[in-house]
Amino acid sequence: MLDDDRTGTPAAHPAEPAHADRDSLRARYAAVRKRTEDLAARLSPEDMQVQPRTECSPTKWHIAHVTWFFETFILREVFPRRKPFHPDFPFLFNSYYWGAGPRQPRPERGLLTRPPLDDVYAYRRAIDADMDRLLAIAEPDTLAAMLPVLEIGLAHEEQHQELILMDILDLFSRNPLRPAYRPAEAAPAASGAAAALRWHEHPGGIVGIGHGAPGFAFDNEGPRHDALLRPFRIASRCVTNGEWLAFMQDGGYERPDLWLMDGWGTVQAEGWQAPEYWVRDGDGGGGWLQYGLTGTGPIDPAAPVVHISFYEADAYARWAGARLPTEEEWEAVAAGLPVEGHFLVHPARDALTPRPAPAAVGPVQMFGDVWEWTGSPYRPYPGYRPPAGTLGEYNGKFMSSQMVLRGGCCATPAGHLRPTYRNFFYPHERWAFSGVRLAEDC
Ligand code: AVJ
Ligand code: FE
Repeated sequence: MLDDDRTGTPAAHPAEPAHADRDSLRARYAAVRKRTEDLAARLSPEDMQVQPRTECSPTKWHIAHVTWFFETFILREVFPRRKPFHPDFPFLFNSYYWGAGPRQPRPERGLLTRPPLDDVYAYRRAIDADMDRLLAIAEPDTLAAMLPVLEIGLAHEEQHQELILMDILDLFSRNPLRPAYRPAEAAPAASGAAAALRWHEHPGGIVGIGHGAPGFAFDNEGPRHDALLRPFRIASRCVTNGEWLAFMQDGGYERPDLWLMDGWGTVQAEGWQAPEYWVRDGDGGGGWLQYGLTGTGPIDPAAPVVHISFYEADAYARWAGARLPTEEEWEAVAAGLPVEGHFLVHPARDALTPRPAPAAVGPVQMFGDVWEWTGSPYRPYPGYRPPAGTLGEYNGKFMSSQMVLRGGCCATPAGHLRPTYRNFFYPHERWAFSGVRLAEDC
C-alpha cells in the first residue's frame, strides 16, 4: 500500500510538513482512538466478550481489530521487518483480508476468551505509542506516503465505533433484562409532533455524482461521473414511527401485495410484525414499546423509524404510493447542503445517548439520525477499480447483493460523513440504525 510500484502513483517529494501538521495528525489519531475506548468504558468485560450472532462482533474483538489495522497497514508497511506485537494476533484480528493471511472464522470471534481484555488494551497502548512516535519523527516522504492509509485507518476506526454500538444493542436486546447502554435520563424527552413532510422537487438532468474533490473519501465513492436523472420529488425528512404505525395498522406486515418476493419470504420466515427491537407492551393492549441504547420506552411517533430492513423500507414506500430514492437522487439533493445533523458526539462531551431524534423543522434534513435505504444496489461506479494491494479488499469485494444507504446516523461519529458517502448492507439486515425516506417521480 505504501509501495509506489504497487499503487502505481508516482512518488511524491513534498516539503517537510510543518510541525503543526504533525501535531494535528497526532492529536486526531489520539482523539479517534480515545473515542473507541470511551464508548467501551460503559461496558463490562463480560459485555465486551460475547458475539450475539455472526454479523456482530464482540467489543473486545472490535477494539483489537482496529489496532491490528494500524499495525498491519501502517507500522508493518513502513517497517517491513517489523514483527507483529504478538505472533497470534494477525490470525485473531484480521477481519476479511485474504491478502493479510488466514484468520479466525467470523462466526467464532466470540470464542476468543483469550487473550483477556487487559492484553487487548496493552496491544492498543503499544501500537499507539509506536504510531505516535512514527507520526512525530517520520521522514517527510514516509509521512506523505502513509497519510492516505492513516486517513483510511482513522475512518475505519470510526466505522467500528458505530459497529460497536450496533453490536452492543443487538447483544443487549437478547438479554431479558434489556439493559440500557446509557440510562434514559440522559436521552432527549419524547417530542411533540413530527415536522411536516414537504416534497422537494428536483428538475433532473445531468448531475455529477461521487467524490472528486480534494480530501479523503473511501474508494467506493469514486470515480466522480455524470448521471442522468429524471425529474423527481424527495421527502424533506424520513418516515416517522407514527407513520410506520399507520402502515402496521393497515396490515402492512400481512399483505403480500406490498412486498418484494424475497421480502415477503423473509417476513414469513422471521415472523416480522414490526421493526427490529420493537417489543410488545406487556399491558395486553397490543401496543408496542421500543428498545434502544437507552433501554425500553414508549415509541416516539415523531422520531424517524429505525432498524428496518430494505425489504420493509420498500414495502412501506409501495404502501405509501411512493418509492425509494436512488442513491444518485439522494446525492443530487444532499450535495449542496452542509453535513449537519444528529451524529455521534464524543461521549465525554455529549449529554445524549445515541438514539434517533425527530427531524429539525427546516426545509430539508438529509444527514444524521438514521441511515436511509436507497433503491440502488451497491455496485461500482463507472470506471471504478479497487486500489492495488490488500487494502483493495476494503470495499470493492462486497459489491454484490447489498443495497446502498446514505446520510449517516446518530451512531455515526460526527465528521465521518460526506454527501458522497456510501454505506451498504444486505437487504434483510436490520441491526444498523437504518430508516427510510420517500421519493416519487414528477
Ligand atoms: C461499511 C459498515 C458495511 O461493517 O463491514 C469495517 C465497515 N469495513 N471494517 C462493515 C467496515 C471494514 C463496513 N460497512
Ligand atoms: Fe474492519
